[in-house]
This record gives sequence, C-alpha cells and structure tokens, in this order.
Amino acid sequence: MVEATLGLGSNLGDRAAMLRSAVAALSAADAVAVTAISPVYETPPWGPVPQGPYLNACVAVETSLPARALLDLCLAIERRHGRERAVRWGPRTLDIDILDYGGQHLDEPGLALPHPRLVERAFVLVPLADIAPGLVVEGRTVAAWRAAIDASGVAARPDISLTGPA
Ligand code: X6L
Ligand code: MG
Ligand code: MG
Repeated sequence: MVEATLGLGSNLGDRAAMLRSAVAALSAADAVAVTAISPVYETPPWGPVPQGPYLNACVAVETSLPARALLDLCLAIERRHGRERAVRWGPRTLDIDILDYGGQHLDEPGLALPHPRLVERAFVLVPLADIAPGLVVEGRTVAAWRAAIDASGVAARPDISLTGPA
C-alpha cells in the first residue's frame, strides 16, 4: 500500500457537489481508501486564463494502485463529472491531481511526481498543510512551504464540508 495525496479543484457547476462527489467516487474505488480530507477553500483563479473562483481541497489516500493506474482513475472520475479539455488551464467542473505518491519521483508524459508546481501554489499548499504538514517535498516540509507562501485570497469555507452529510 502506498499513501498518496491528491488535489481537488472545481470552478464550474455546483462546485461543492463536484468535490463531494469526487471524494465519494475515490472512496468507492476498490483499491483506494480515503484516509484524510482537508477543509474546503475558496481560491482566486491562478494562471493565464481569466475564469471564476475555485473551490479547492486535498485528500490523502491509501492505495494498492500503481501511480499510473491511480492517475487513470482520477481522469475517469473527472470525465464522469463532465470535465472537458477545450482550453488549456481553463475552467473545469472537476480536477483531480496527484500531488505526491509515496514520495516517488517520476517524470513521464502526463504524470510528473511530486506535482512539479505544487510548492508554488497556495491553493494546493494551504489544504495540503492541513492534512499532510510533515510530508517532505523538494527538501522541505509542506508546513514550511505553506508558511513561506503568500496565501492571501485563499479563504476557508467552513460552511462547505466534504465529510459527513451535505
Ligand atoms: C504563468 C503561466 C503563470 C501559467 C501561471 C498557473 C498555469 C496555474 C496553470 C500559470 C499557471 C495553473 C486551479 C487554478 C488552475 C485551481 C485555482 C493551474 C491549472 N487550476 N486556480 N488554476 N485553483 N485557484 O485548482 O493550476 S489551471
Ligand atoms: Mg490542477
Ligand atoms: Mg489536473
């Protein structure tokens, strides 16, 4: 079994429902157990494409799937949630990124581990620090990366929970 961390994002449709349904779909997968779920944050869109604000969260999973199979599962779940890839870096109903897979380093088409830009992105680091502060990425803990980044604009949404009843 490997512990992996995943980043979830949505800025189209019923964003909270997308994230909740994504967690349910991961939990329902035979070879995946969801072991931690972060709070939900509303975050300003980052990147070159003007688009609406995101809800972001992170989850930790234990899985017997190899990294590539876990990626394929994430992409299949995205597609079931209406994910279209019309515009690179454009708005999406659901995004599920593998952030870390047991500390493994990999650089393959479509799958780079740990996620190469994770430490630059407050919308990833803030929820990740909630569930995996001691995870070491690029020689520093997630907590240390989190403490060093400008997270202004990343707003907790305690009114939205991915655990328990909606
Ligand atoms: C220059 C060129 C500067 C590209 C930044 C940043 C590209 C982020 C893609 C970039 C660049 C991304 C989310 C998001 C996206 C999300 C929030 C991406 C992929 N996904 N913003 N923007 N949350 N808040 O999940 O991360 S597009
Ligand atoms: Mg992403
Ligand atoms: Mg993605």
